[in-house]
Amino acid sequence: MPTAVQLDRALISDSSLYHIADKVERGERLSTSDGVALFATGDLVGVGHMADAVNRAKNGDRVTFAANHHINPTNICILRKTCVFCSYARLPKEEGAYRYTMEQVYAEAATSNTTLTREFHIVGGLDMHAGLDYYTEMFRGLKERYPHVHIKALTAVEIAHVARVSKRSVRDTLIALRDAGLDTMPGGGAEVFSPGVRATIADKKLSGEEYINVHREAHELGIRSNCTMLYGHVETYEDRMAHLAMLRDLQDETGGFLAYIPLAYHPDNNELGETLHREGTATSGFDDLKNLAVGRLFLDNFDHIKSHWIMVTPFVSQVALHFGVNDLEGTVVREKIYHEAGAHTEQRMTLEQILKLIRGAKKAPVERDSFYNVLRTFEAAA
Ligand code: V47
Ligand code: SF4
Repeated sequence: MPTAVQLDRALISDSSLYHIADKVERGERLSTSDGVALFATGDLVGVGHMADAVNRAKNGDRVTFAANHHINPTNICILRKTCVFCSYARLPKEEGAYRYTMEQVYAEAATSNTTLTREFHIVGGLDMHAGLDYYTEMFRGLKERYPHVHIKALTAVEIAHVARVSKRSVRDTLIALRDAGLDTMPGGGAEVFSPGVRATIADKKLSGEEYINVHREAHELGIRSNCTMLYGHVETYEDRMAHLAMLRDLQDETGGFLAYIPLAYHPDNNELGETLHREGTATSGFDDLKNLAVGRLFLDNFDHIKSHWIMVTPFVSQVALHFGVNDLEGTVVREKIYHEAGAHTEQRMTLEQILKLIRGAKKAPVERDSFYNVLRTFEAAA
């Protein structure tokens, strides 16, 4: 039973947020218009105070992280021309296009520190030659070599693609992948569900409803998953809230989501960035912290709000630990998707670096497994 939330009105300078603070204290659900008001206010500290109080009631001072290794097996993608925010995808004959052979996947996995790594996070493009056989062989091979390593793989969009190219239903595809070793699914591919925004930034991609349906089907089969929202491009506050409402509704129904991760849009080397005339990091620290805090406050049925330090920098992620965040994307080895899009952060963080970051925020680091079971606890900084 989470402890009651107590707020200090002196820390909320925008008094128009007091009715939201009342709801937070009563443990009452926020509406989408409350969420819009939270996004619209300049009172970041007030919003952060509320999100921090809710997070402390749920998670205390604990901050979790998992030692994971990202593997991106193919960047060939049939949506390369219509996902205008993506810098990673290539057409099959385009310079830089690649699809790993199984040997290359295993070689990449072998570069991992496999005594530390607990999770392979595997995502890639919608490649016509990467169907069910490709992924079932990959997962079986990885499980054979690293039986203790959890496989978190394939976004809802990739699952639907694998089903289509393999002429199977989504359900049969999920069952076959699960039998081959798939443990959970990552949250990518969500972008923003609003049909208008999707038509602008990710035309022809699985719709919001379809994304939700794939996750629902996965949850029904016992495959838990994460969910995301890509913010900081053309979406409105109302679009963000409609998106979060769909995630909250599915969570009410299945309870299958493990974590929510807002993803900050990066504008380098993609068509959308050129159209918006943006260079460098598009989102501000203000917006990054707001998205995390609003996620914490609105998604009252989620235990875990994760900050992806690769996208928002370790500095913002550290501050976010006081804005509702209780989980950090872990010791990532060799990340490609955001580095193609202009992320200037390191591609990995060592265990020591992540401990230092969490302790620097006066929090207690906890190494977790992919289901948020505690593996190791560490002393907080004095
Ligand atoms: O769906 C692509 C995003 C996602 C860009 O579930 C971009 O634990 C910013 O979902 N700027 C894939 N974002 C990554 C993802 C993820 C990452 C970490 C942890 C988890 C998890 C999931 O990356 C895509 C898309 O929304 N993306 N291009 C870009 N230019
Ligand atoms: Fe393909 Fe995903 Fe990039 Fe869209 S975001 S082009 S689906 S790799």
